[in-house]
Amino acid sequence: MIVALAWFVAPAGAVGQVEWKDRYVTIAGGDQKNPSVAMPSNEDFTIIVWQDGRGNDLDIYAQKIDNVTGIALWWPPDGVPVCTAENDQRNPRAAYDTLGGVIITWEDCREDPTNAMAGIYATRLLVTSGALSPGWQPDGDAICAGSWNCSRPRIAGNGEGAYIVWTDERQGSDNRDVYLQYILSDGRVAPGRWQAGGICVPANADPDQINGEVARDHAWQWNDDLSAYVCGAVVAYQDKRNVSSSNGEPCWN
Ligand SMILES: [Ca+2]
Ligand SMILES: [Ca+2]
Ligand SMILES: [Ca+2]
Repeated sequence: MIVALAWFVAPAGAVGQVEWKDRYVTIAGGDQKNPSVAMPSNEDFTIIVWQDGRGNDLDIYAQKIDNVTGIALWWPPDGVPVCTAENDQRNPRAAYDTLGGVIITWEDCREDPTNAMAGIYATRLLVTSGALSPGWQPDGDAICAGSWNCSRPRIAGNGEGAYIVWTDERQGSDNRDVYLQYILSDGRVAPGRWQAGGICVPANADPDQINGEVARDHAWQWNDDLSAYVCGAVVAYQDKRNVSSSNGEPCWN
């Protein structure tokens, strides 16, 4: 079960109270786990995504709730299926763009019946209805789907799409890297130096970089024709550089 509550904090920040509590988001059969709230939360609604075991394997579902009442706003009330592809889909994250959509990304094992090797997939739903956004494939578009494992996607939306970062094992499980992709709201990879499968973030790529997090960066604003406000992104990650610790082994920085 996924449960939500609303917490009101006065402008002064001195007091807070629960406006409503324990309003279920879904009570579908099977396990519902790993809920995540779409960011940034600057609307009068909240979109929640989770991995869902109501079927034969794990899938991704989403629901939009009214912040005042806690009531589900999309149909069906037990959640909108985001991806019900074969094998497991798990660990979703979501972000709003400013074009009326929410972009959702997750780990996807559709190519591996053992659910050991995942790619990164994404899709976009219309905030108004939860319907699939035009230009996107049912069950999601591949962000990175090679013959190696990808994990732990994180996402930050902006004016025309979203930045997605993940841990990537294309150089091997002992030389993981953090990869970044910028996907537009119509499902295309952004033009310029962005390329299919993402770009490697770390300058020092040996040996391990993992656990990337991404946030919007309003210090940098650009797009190709200056027709829209688009912000950049800041990525933070955990780096096991070749800097010796006291015992001579690489250590995490
Ligand atoms: Ca359940
Ligand atoms: Ca599935
Ligand atoms: Ca690396």
